[in-house]
Amino acid sequence: KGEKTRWFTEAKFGLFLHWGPYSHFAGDIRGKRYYGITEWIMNRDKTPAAEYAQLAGGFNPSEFNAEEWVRIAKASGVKYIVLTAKHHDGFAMWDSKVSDFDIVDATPYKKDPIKALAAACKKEGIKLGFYYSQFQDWHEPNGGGNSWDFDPKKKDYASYYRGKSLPQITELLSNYGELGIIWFDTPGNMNKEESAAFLEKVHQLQPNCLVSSRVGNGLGDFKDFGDGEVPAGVVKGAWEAIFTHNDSWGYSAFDQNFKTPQEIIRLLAEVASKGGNLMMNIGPMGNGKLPALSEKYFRATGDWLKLNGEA
Ligand code: FUL
Repeated sequence: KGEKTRWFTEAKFGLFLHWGPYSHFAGDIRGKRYYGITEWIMNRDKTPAAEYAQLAGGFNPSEFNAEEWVRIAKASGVKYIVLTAKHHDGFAMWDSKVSDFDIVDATPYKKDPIKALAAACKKEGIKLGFYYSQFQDWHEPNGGGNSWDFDPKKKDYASYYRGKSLPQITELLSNYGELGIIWFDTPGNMNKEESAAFLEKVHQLQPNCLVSSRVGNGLGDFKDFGDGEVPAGVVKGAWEAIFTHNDSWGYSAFDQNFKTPQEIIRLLAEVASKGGNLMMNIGPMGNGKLPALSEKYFRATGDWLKLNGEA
């Protein structure tokens, strides 16, 4: 187990990316404005699933350039990237055959950004991981979380795991080369057998791929704490603290509260001193560009790390 997590425990600094149709909404939907956690906008607005799907058709990241993202990541000193392949809204950021609610079939962009990112990461030697919301899926009648369209009492979660979650994870692990991490999140009311089935699926397809502890029920290859949480003292084993650059994981058009390079470096030092990794999130914009201040402050962080022999 120690061997398997070695690259991870040595990495120290990772880049989290929350990117999806919510990046295009950027905090505004159906004439209403929501601050913070813009990736939750569908839930906060109780947007009907059919209407959200229709609005998601406006997402067109025509300025996305995978190589540019990876160049910025490298210049920032991060050693791995975890991208939201599917967040709670249920939208797949790759060409999924399991569901048409994906970037290729449901938007004018029509290309698979995950394919481009996987190629760029491979070329540059950056480990790639995918965030996958295995229980919450607000688009699906049997997925967790959407009780405004679908009656929770009628939900058949097992059929959702069997019909969408597990097959989509299989796609991600089969079609994009070697992955470093499947970053599961919010296990909800999954039982231990269900969490174990997800862990086994990943290890069966890619024995070296790590699984986050948010697969649920005390399982996983490394530990994550709460959002924006640093443990009080030294923690043994492989672990990660997750923070976002401003006050939202998904892009928000009205949030400029970005952590300065000094703040990022202090956090990184604190987390490293306790034996963990810092995975800091950027919310790319709907057009596929990174917010200018995120790019600037991350690059400055990388400059400092290089100057001090840490990257
Ligand atoms: C949370 C999610 O619900 C948030 O939207 C975000 O993805 C964060 C990293 O994890 O629990």
